[in-house]
Order: sequence, then structure tokens, then C-alpha cells
Amino acid sequence: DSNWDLIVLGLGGVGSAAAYHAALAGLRVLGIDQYSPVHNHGSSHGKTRVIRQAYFEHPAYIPLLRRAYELWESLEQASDQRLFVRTGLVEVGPVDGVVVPGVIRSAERYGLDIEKLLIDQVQNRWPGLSASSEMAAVFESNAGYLKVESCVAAYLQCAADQGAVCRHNETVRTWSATTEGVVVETDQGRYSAARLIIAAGPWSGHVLSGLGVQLQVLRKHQYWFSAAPAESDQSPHLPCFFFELPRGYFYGFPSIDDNGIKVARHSGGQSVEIPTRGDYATDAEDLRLVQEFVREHLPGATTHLRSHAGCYYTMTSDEHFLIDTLPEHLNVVVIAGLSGHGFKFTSVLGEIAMHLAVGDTHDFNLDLFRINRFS
Ligand code: PYC
Repeated sequence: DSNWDLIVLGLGGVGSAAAYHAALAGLRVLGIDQYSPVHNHGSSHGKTRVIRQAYFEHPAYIPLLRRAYELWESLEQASDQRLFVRTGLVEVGPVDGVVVPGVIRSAERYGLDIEKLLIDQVQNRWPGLSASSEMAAVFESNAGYLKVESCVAAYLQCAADQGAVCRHNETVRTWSATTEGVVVETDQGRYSAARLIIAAGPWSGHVLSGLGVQLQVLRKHQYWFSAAPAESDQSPHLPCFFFELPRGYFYGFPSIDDNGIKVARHSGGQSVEIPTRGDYATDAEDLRLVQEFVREHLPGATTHLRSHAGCYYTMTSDEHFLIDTLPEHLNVVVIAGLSGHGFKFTSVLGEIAMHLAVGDTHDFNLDLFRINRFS
């Protein structure tokens, strides 16, 4: 197979979006993934992902988020389904912490709509949330959650509708690039193309080994807990929530089905070399910390565990994304190291990956995300 314009390695959040945007732009696209479509072995599963715009991590993300919002809406239209549920998001933390001042700073800089709330106001409005009165809070109504598996499935379907060919259950063995093009060898064949997008999630470090990109893979946990019987009517009305506490960052989602409220720890995680397929093990200390969080901050929930899923964060050293072409190979684009806060961006990252791959101009300042910051 030698006549592809573009090969996309990895068909999770970023890769599925990249395959779609490239096919929509008229490229002949081959996507390759080692697992079945919309699998639960990487970083794009677990029903829900937070989406928000008043980004405490850095204001440089906000132009990307504005475009991401537009593209999620386009995908909802193209796939005729709701993917983004605007529950709003409450963020709680110290007045002089990282999250609340960061949200306020970004909102002021970009004129985003947020409400500053006292903890009493939070508790009156959402009796299912509780925090110490010394904490501060902000509410972003234009935030909520994405249905993570449905987003990936929708991009894969729309990519196929645009003519992209996606090969699943096929493992990449090697890839190489010259100025003439790229060659990818898998356990089933050899493919060549003019350009390559590497969107390999937690496998990226492995795919990029030898190129000086340092990525650390963390195994994380997502939990679902039953609502307290008296509160079960309320739990659907909870917003998404994110807490900055002395014990770290915790976050969660309202109940969206019979499994109850989803809660997880954004901090911590166990460092692993590479994801292990079918690693369903729980971590007693992580669960203990999350249950303690539930007891202290979610009066409408019990600590009765209904369900659990592992997943992976792929961390850069500064927790900002890696979005760049490889300096050695200008026809190879890498999007990696989303550091546990990337899924909401995958729509725009797919579009940017396509622009970078073909050498088009785009509207974003990507200085924060360059590969040379690691050298
Ligand atoms: O990106 O908003 C986010 C997030 C919350 C918890 C983990 N990631």
C-alpha cells in the first residue's frame, strides 16, 4: 500500500479527530490502531471527561479551547447526537491556591463568564457538595462533560464517511521517515505515505524512543459510587466538580446512569513503563483517598464502590502538551503528553495535527507546546 497522503498512528481521542479532519480536507488517510475501535486500554474511556474554558493551567490554552468548543458542536451536528453536556463546573480551592486564582485570571484575560462563590453559596445551591468555609469557589456554567467513548466513535465514523481507512487490531512494529515520505511496518503489512501523525497516547514514548522526548506514563483510577438513598434524586443535578485540597486534586461528575457518581484523583498515580492490556487492578491507597474525599465533600454520595476503571495519563515534565513536527522529520507530527487534561482538546488537536502535517498555516500560538523545550 503506497499511495496514502497521511498515516495516523493511534485512533484514540487525537488520532480519530486527526483522521477525520485530514479526510475532510481531501487527504487519503490511513489510520492504524492496535486495538478494536473505542477500546478501554488507553486514555479515552470511562464515560465522561471534563470540558471547561476558564483554564487555570495557562491562558495559552484558551484560544485552542474556543476552537475545540466549535468543533465539538460541529461533530454533534455531523454525527447527530449530543456529545457535550453542559452541567457547569464548580472548582473549589484555597483563595491563594493554584486553581481558583488561575480560573479567575484566565476568565478576566479572555472575558469568560464565571461566578465567584462563597462555600455557603456552593452548599446552598448544590447540597451534594461540601467544603471548608475557608475555601473559595468559582462556577463556570459553560463547562460540563464530554461523553468520551461516543466522541471517539463519532470521529471514527465521520472519518470513514469521508473516506479514511482505519485498520484496527494491527500493531505497529517500526516507522521511518525521509524527506520523500514515511514507511510504517505493522504485524500485518507495510504502508507508505507522504506524512505521518503520531497520536499514540500512552504508547507515544515507546513509538518515539530515541528522539529525546521524555514522557512518563501514570496509571490512574476512575471510580463510581452509589448515591445516598435520600440524595439519589439530587445527584443528577450536581455539576461537574474539581477540588484543590491539601491531599491533592480530586474531581468528579454527576450520575449519568445506574452506576452513580464518578469520582477520581487527578494527582498521584503509579508510574509504569507502558500500558498493560487488561490491567484492571485497583490501588487500595488511591481508593482510600478517594473514599475519604467522598465522605468529606460529597454528602449526597456513599463510599459504596459500584464500578472502577483504570486509565493512563501521559505526562510531560511541565504538564503542558507536546504539539509539534519532529525537527529531524518535518513530515512527522507528534501530539502527545496531554498530561491528564487533554481529552477536551482532542477535536482541535486533530485539526491542528492535520494543518501541521500538510504545512498549512493555522491560527494558534503553539510556543508553549514545542518539542525543543525538552532539549
Ligand atoms: O482536564 O479538566 C480536566 C481534568 C479534570 C480531571 C482530570 N482532568
